[in-house]
Amino acid sequence: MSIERAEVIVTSPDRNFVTLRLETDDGYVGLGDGTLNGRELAVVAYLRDHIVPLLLGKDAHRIEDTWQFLYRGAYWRRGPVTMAAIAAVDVALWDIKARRAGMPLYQLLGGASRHGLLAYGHASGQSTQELFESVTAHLEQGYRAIRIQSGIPGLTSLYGIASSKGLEGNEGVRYDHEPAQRGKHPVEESWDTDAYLRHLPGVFEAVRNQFGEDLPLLHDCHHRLTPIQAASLGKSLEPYRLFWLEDCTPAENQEAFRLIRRHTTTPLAVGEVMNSVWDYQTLIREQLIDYVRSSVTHAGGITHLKRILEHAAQYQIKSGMHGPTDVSPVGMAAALHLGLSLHNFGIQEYMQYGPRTNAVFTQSFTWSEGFLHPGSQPGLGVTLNLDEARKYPYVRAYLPFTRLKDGTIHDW
Ligand code: KDG
Ligand code: MG
Repeated sequence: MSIERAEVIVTSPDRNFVTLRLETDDGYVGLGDGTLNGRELAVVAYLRDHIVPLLLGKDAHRIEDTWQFLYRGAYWRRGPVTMAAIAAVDVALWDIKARRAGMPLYQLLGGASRHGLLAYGHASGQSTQELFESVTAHLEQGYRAIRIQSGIPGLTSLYGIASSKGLEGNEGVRYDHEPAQRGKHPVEESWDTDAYLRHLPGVFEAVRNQFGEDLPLLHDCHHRLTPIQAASLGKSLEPYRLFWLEDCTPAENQEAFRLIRRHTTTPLAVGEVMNSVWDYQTLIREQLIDYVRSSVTHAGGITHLKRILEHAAQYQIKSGMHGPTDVSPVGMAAALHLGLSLHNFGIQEYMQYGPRTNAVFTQSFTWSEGFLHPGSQPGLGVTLNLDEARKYPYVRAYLPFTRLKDGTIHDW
């Protein structure tokens, strides 16, 4: 069974997605996600110009060998572009193998370790009232775990707060979860650490008082604090028993988490921007975090993320795979098959896709009463509808960036 065709498809139904479509000489099709928000075309070029020519004629069964060939053979290792491109190939090959076996992919990964995957959604509001309405709406949709992001007095535009404007052509739809804005330049947002640290504990107190003690609550700091600020925030949030505090400080410096850990018992989640097991060495070995946030899409596919998570399992660290809408339905399906089979699954981030995205990618995964399941179709269970995909060519879009009040660029 050799790879006969390899095509990179860029489509922008509600946002940009990069999909690798492989076809074998005996007619099996496999899909892989290589979407890297705001830098999509770099992955497209890596795949089209450097990887596709190497894949043609290769044995589609040899997933591990192909992974090692693309990783070691390039000489230049790691990095989000490389690892997203390798991920797209890896997932497409797993899809083909499982389709050929006539089984949903999770069966090949060891079978189900649970009935379904607990998912969390994103609630947000500029004001407490708006936030309460958003939490209530998520509960009504069936979510059983909710991320809380709140406006901060004095800051006008801020990460994680839903824009009710909607995207061009989709006006009026509350598209909570897409921070990348279509346009020629990135949008500028503002930030004030002191205001944030003063305001946030009160928000969690209000949410706990309103929605009770049982609801798992999460929060994303989005890399904005220094280690000592993160330690202080973790400590002040302890009374509200968060499920996790995410990306409280940039994790390039893994040792920074030693300081945070010394001061707080709030569980920590890290790693949506990380793409290799090497990014986690100290964090995992010293048990400095509780959840690994890397996605299948950005961390070298199923082959490599499984390796990271099995390493993490030895230290009682669980998965919390990144799953905003900038991971395509193909990447989401891959996460669900891996999550269902892993022993140390923790929680899955999940926002629902817009109607156009659902028309481009037909999905077999289900979401019911707060739990996801990858479904029982052979392979990943996702079909790419090429005619629909072609209706939506690439649209330039960038993630925002942040400046402090004095004009200094800060981590977004
Ligand atoms: O593309 C950037 C988004 O994926 C990111 O901002 C979302 O932090 C995020 C999250 O936790 O979902
Ligand atoms: Mg995040």
